[in-house]
Amino acid sequence: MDVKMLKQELIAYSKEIGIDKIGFTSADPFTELKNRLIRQQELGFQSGFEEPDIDKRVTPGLLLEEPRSIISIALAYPSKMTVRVEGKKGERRGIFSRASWGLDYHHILKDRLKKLEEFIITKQPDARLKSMVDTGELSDRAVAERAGIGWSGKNCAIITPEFGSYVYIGEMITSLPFESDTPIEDQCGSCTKCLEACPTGALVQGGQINAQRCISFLTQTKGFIPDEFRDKIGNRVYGCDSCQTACPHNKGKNFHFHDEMEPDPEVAKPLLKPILKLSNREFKNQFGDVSGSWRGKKPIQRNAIMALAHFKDETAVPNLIEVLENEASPVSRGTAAWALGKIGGETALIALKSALSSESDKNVLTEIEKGLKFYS
Ligand code: B12
Repeated sequence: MDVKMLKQELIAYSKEIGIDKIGFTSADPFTELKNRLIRQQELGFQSGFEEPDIDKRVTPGLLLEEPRSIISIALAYPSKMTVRVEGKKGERRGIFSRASWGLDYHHILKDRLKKLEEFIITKQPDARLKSMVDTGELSDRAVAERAGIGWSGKNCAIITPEFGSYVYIGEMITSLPFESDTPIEDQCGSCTKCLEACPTGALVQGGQINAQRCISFLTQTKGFIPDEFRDKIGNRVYGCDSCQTACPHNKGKNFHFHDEMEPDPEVAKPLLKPILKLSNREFKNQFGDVSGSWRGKKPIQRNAIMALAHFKDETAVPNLIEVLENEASPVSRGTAAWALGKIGGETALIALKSALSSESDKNVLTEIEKGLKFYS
């Protein structure tokens, strides 16, 4: 088999099937990453969404027998919506981050990787291949960096010279000895715009994140949002793009190569009040296809409540009272109590006082107290 030729054929084929960038690297262990992951774990800086087995994360040989190379792919996603929302005055909307616009990217990248696998198998039937996107064991970024897709930016993203950091990445471990590509040199230089732009100081230094402080992470948790972050989350209902929008390498980068990635504005920038009373089925219908729905309805509902408080939307008071009085989830009830206090007014106050005597959940009672404190 001529692997050199197969590599060239794969590069050409990748363009045909809508892969915007492809790179190749060895299947050697990611030794530097191992120390980094251990350090992040010791510092308590991980999100908990990462694969817990660090050895698997850094050793392709534990994931595929006798691996010889890894193929990294990147697909560029849009940074601006082409269709605007039909906004009525006074209607408040939330925002899903760009990585949740359009069809869930896991499906899109897995489709492209499957097509690549099929192509390889027709040429090399005995090839062993293992593909993954996001939820796999490997660090997608560490692979992409070593395969020359982009450099590892101070904002912790892989930044490509062509598409900025607005790229999804995935990879395939292979048993074929493809020649490695050269990594791209770091182009962040002395710029620290992302560190300054992060609303919560989650970027502790260039290239190092405390995920526990990252708004993207916080919007994906299921419990109460710690007080210090509530105002900073603003109207984000899922994810955060602040460290990406601040990046000069993303300026003017807005690619619409993939129809599946085009956002439906009613999903990506949804009206907030209706989210408060969505049934599970209605939630699935409206948001089920986007990546931001992976944690279910509750976190999105909690974030929508905080967003209404952020806007101090008085018209939402009846909706929030409804949540406080009838919602099954203590997190939603409690967050609604806090939101009512933040928005203020006589009706909200009466509802808070009444809930103080009828509520039995300890955590919700604490939030009601917090809500009442806004009046003192
Ligand atoms: Co996320 N996320 N995520 N995410 N996330 C992934 C990283 C990925 C790759 C998913 C995908 O496309 N397949 C993309 C990134 C694409 C890209 O880089 N262009 C992605 C995206 C899009 C996002 C968001 C933009 C989504 C959003 O809200 N809009 C934000 C961005 C936040 C940010 O990182 N600035 C986001 C948020 C998150 C949370 C929920 C916060 C967590 C933690 C983020 C983080 O670790 N930075 C999160 C996770 C857990 C992941 C996941 C599942 C694992 C990441 C991980 O292991 N992190 C990956 C998918 C995957 O890899 N399987 C997606 C641990 C850190 C330590 O390692 O970033 O993977 P790493 O690798 C780099 C560092 O280790 C660094 O180099 C590596 C290569 O860049 N490094 C350094 C290694 N050694 C050393 C040593 C030194 C001295 C330094 C400075 C650096």
